[in-house]
Amino acid sequence: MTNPESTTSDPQITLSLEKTIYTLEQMESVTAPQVALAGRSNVGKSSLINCLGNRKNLAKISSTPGKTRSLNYYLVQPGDFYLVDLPGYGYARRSKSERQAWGRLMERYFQRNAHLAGLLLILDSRLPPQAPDMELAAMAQSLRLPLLPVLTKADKCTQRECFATRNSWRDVLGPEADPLFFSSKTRRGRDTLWAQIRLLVEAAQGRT
Ligand SMILES: Nc1nc2c(ncn2[C@@H]2O[C@H](COP(=O)(O)OP(=O)(O)O)[C@@H](O)[C@H]2O)c(=O)[nH]1
Ligand SMILES: [Mg+2]
Repeated sequence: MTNPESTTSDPQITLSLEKTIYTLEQMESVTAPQVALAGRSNVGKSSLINCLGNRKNLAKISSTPGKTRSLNYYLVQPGDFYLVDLPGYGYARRSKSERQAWGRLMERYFQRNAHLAGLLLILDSRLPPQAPDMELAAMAQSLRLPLLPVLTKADKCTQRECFATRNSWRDVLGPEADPLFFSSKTRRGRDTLWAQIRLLVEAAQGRT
């Protein structure tokens, strides 16, 4: 498949939305390697996906945060694996029962998915560690799911602020999950992120 909007250094990479999934049964039917992306609403997850795919409108950049309920599967070519955009969490206006339902879905997705190679935890480089992010990170670590923290909107904070956030996350997560700076605006960290994603997939394939 060609990507006419592609303009950059790696026109060979294509990301295309292949599946939109709402149920556990549908989730379990996907047997290709997967790297999931999770983050609180408005953290910049859709922008990051668009930046990775060199597209403007691959993932919707929301003006109403917290709307996505589905799991969106983006096929990566070359590579034959999926980036899975998980529904945003921690949005204040959501009801308690909705948040609980979200937590259950995520837990099952993590636990019952033999093809999950890792989790990209999308975090705001301007904010100290927040409870919902730490809870999700703890869940992933307890399941021994490789975790890659991505500190996005790095263009919006000073180097000092960025480093302070990274150090806080290093304290929370330990040495196995070193945070990466990212900006969809300046494309900082994009190539490194692609390389890390591929390493996660290769490591998972090595384990099977
Ligand atoms: N300056 C800057 N703004 C960003 C960046 N990433 C996202 N944004 C902005 O943050 C808002 C939320 O972005 P979006 O990608 O929809 O977040 P999502 O809810 O996590 O999918 C939008 O107004 C984006 O333009 C970034 O790296 N730098
Ligand atoms: Mg979004």
